[in-house]
Amino acid sequence: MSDDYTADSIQVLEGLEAVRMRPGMYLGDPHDGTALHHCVWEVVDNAVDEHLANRNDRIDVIMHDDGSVSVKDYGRGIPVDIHAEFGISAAEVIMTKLHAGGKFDNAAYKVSGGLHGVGVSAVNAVSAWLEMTIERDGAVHQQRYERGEPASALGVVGKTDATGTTIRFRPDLTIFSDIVDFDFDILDTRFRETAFLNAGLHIQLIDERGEEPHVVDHHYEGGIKQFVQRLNDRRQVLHEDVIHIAGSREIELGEVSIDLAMQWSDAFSEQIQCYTNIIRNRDGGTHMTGLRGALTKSVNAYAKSRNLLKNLNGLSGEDVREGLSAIVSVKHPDPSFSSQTKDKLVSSEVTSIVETIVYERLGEFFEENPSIARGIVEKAVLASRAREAAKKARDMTRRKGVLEGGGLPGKLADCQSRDPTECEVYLVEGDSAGGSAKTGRDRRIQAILPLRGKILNVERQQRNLAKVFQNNEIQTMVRALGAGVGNDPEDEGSFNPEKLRYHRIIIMTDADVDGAHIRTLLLTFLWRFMKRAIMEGHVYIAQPPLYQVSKGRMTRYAFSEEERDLFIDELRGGSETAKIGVQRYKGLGEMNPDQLWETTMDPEQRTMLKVTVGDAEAADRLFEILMGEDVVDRRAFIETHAKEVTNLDI
Ligand code: 0RA
Repeated sequence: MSDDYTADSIQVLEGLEAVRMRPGMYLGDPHDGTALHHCVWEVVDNAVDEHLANRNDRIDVIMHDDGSVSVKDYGRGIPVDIHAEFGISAAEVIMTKLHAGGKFDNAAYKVSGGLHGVGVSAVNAVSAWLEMTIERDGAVHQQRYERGEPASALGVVGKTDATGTTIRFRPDLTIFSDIVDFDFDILDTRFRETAFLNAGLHIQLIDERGEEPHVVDHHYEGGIKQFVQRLNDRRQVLHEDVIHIAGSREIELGEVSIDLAMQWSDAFSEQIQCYTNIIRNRDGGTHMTGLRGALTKSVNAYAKSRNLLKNLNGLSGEDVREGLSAIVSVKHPDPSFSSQTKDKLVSSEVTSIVETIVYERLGEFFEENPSIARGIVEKAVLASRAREAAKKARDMTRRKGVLEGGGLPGKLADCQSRDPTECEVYLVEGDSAGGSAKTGRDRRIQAILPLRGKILNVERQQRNLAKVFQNNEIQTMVRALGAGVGNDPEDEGSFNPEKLRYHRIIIMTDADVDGAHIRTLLLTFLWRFMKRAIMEGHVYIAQPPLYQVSKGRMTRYAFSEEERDLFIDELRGGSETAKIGVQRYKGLGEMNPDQLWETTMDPEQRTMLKVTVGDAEAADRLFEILMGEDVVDRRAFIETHAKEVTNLDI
């Protein structure tokens, strides 16, 4: 950290017009909330940097009822001395020049930093107004900006013994459209993550926009260890204590440090979250590669040395990582990423740094904790056997398909078009609804696959995958979709969306509890065995109407109770005596083919919900709990997380 700071060391790049002209370039999409929230991250990241420089242990964020947000830190305060070249204060340079700031160059080791590292000036540029209050050198300094321009000079407004910076800004609504309100949950989630990654830092969030202020405080002395505990809070863990490994290595530019926390549970999925300089790397990268290498090597080495593998040749990386939750946090003086969004770390030296440190320390840990080590090996051995059995069953299914002519399943009513991009397949609950759908459809582009009864709950068959591949309904679906099954990238028979015969897979079930259950079973299957279909946006949920409201020959379909009541009033037209018929559709089978087409299947009129997954780890946990073995836990979860459950149903 360069403590010999002077105003002149700030480098100046460009003015702020660029940001106002093209906010998307600097802050992300200004229309979907991305750029709006990015403004908060940018300001908070500066405060986090002060924490990383050991100058700040607290950040207070307030969502004000005038639409502004303020971020107060207790750091050194932005420097207020006059910049020799510009003749204005360093603070004003930082606020009005893009990329300016002595601590933004790498010598000063800025480890936090926003998505594009654009600095607070970008926030100033897109703010209707911004007020900066600096406590430093015994005085309270203040300056106001409007649309990025100073509206007053930086002046002293009082005395103080404290130090720190408060930045309060209101986004310019001529730049942000559609979404102009800050979302409490988005801020809260991000600050929880930031607090986990910065052990000891307090982040307080206050929402003053409602009747009563809503206050949350994030503070984790245990840092990423507590993060891992939270990831596993609904899982049965294999070992009580989270494994914690920290270490560092010198490179030419400075020091690379790694902080790793991990814990195995009896779950089947793995969740490893990677960070570089406090920024999440969603696609992993070299730290992930190093960690995976070390895990596979250490677990195999231990298993072999204790003769725990018996007739197995070795454990694969996937076997070893089954049920693992981990957080890897790397600090690097000058990291490289594969893209602007920093989703993947590519600095190649990190692989071996992480691999060596983890291999060494994990080996020691296993030696010191033999019963934990044995538990981890046993779990990996089970995973390996299950995978082997599943592979056999799948190959058998595939061969059987070929023997039987490899054709399409008899139950499928295929469409005429052979262009997958325009084709869709309806997975329909029950034969009678399937019949209506077959008659009512546009047979050129719409295929119908009726599914009988409840499909297998695959979440409970993770140790008996053979049963999944032998299941009739599942085989039928796999053959109809024609794109393979399984998520193992090393298996050529795995699901590949490029081979999909239909680009839209539409789940159509009754609008009742059973229908919701079948839909969840289908989604569970798709998530566990055709994950990319969901990730790449091929899966939809049909929306059949709940009510038919009619008067004479006039008919309206309602998709909610509110809509039903609205239509009743509308058809009544103020007459109390009008005879209005209301029919509740309990199942798709109650609709005739024309009605089904008109309300639910006609691409011109229907509404469908696209299944999206914002956070794959959260989806993994949700399916585990919703569909897994633990019924008591599931009830409790559904009660406390009703919102997520509804979202999942979408
Ligand atoms: C430049 C240099 C120094 C601190 C900061 C900027 C700084 C920026 C922000 C933004 C929000 N809070 C902040 N706190 C500090 C180092 C100053 C020194 O060495 O005294």
